[in-house]
Amino acid sequence: MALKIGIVGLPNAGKSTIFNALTKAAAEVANYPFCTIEPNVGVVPGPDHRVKKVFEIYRPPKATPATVEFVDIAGLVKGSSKGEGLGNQFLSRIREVDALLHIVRCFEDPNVAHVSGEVDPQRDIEVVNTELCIKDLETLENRVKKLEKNAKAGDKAARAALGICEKASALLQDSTPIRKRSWSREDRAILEEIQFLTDKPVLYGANVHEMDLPSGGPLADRVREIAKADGAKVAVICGKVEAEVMELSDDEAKAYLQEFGLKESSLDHLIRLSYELLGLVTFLTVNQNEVRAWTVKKGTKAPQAAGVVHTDFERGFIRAEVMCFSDLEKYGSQQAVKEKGLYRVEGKEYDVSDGDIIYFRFNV
Ligand SMILES: Nc1nc2c(ncn2[C@@H]2O[C@H](COP(=O)(O)OP(=O)(O)OP(=O)(O)O)[C@@H](O)[C@H]2O)c(=O)[nH]1
Ligand SMILES: [Mg+2]
Repeated sequence: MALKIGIVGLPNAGKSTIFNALTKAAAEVANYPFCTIEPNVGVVPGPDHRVKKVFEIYRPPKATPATVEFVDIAGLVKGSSKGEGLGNQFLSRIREVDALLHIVRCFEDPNVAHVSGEVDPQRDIEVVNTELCIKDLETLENRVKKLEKNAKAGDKAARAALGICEKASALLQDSTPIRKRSWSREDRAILEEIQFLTDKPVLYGANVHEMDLPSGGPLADRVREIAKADGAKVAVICGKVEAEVMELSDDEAKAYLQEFGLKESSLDHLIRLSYELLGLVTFLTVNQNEVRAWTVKKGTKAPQAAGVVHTDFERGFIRAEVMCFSDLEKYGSQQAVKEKGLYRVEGKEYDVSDGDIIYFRFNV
């Protein structure tokens, strides 16, 4: 299961620059609005030093990290949802993502035009959120039409769904995202089918001036305030620095990042925040062929985690043999971890934890 993230934001906010740095793909970057006219999709390995370390210890022929998929779309402007600019037609392409990465321009640069003249994170965020709400309203109206037809034909479930759609519509008309309200489990089931854009968790990416690294400065603080009210997280990032970093070797990159007070690439940080936002954990499997990372929702039980690896593993699940990555790293081998009494046998009720290295025992 690859985590899928859709990038949204105003034109010239730095979406493609960040997408490029993230995916090292060659999405076109240019100093003019709407340079992205085709959605760019990039799949990147998640930054997981654990896969690398386990690979060094076990030396199987292959190492496969978990993957993250990014979708870069054209910038949204006021009126996008009504066909202004180019963003509207691409919104539907991000309907299937797990989360939105909302890039907010927080850098001043006289050479990079701003569609509204000046840098103002709050106004920019409102413009984008309003466009997303309008787009959702449009989707909702189509759904309502269908439901009304079915309700007229006597479909009781359709009638109930219409009531929920009415509530959703009132929210969206007020430019309030669907995710802001707490919904009952039954309501959720109906809403999830509609795949609202404003129901997706949001991670704000404050694209700051390099001089404002690492904290992000006052403009990033504004984004943090807004995000707090929105229950969202914020990653401070500098598209320009990240674009430069991707040209460097690992050691050079590290030294360069240090000049800006950064311990790691902001992109690694961003992916980690996305995992947290979505409540995902990574576990590892290792055998003579491959060390591999897998992503599951926090709270996934051992048999279901086994099922992610192979359906047979879930069906015939007997037990999971587990050690923590940190123990393997500390003691250097599975044997040493066993000798310390830290190699555990877990059953069907075991909740998989982030960093577990698991060997599944199963019946065929
Ligand atoms: N100074 C500075 N310039 C940046 C930064 N990030 C991006 N830019 C520049 O801003 C311009 C627009 O960047 P893009 O990444 O193409 O912006 P976009 O959000 O994808 O724009 P659209 O595709 O038009 O919606 C380019 O000239 C980038 O080099 C940054 O952190 N600092
Ligand atoms: Mg772009």
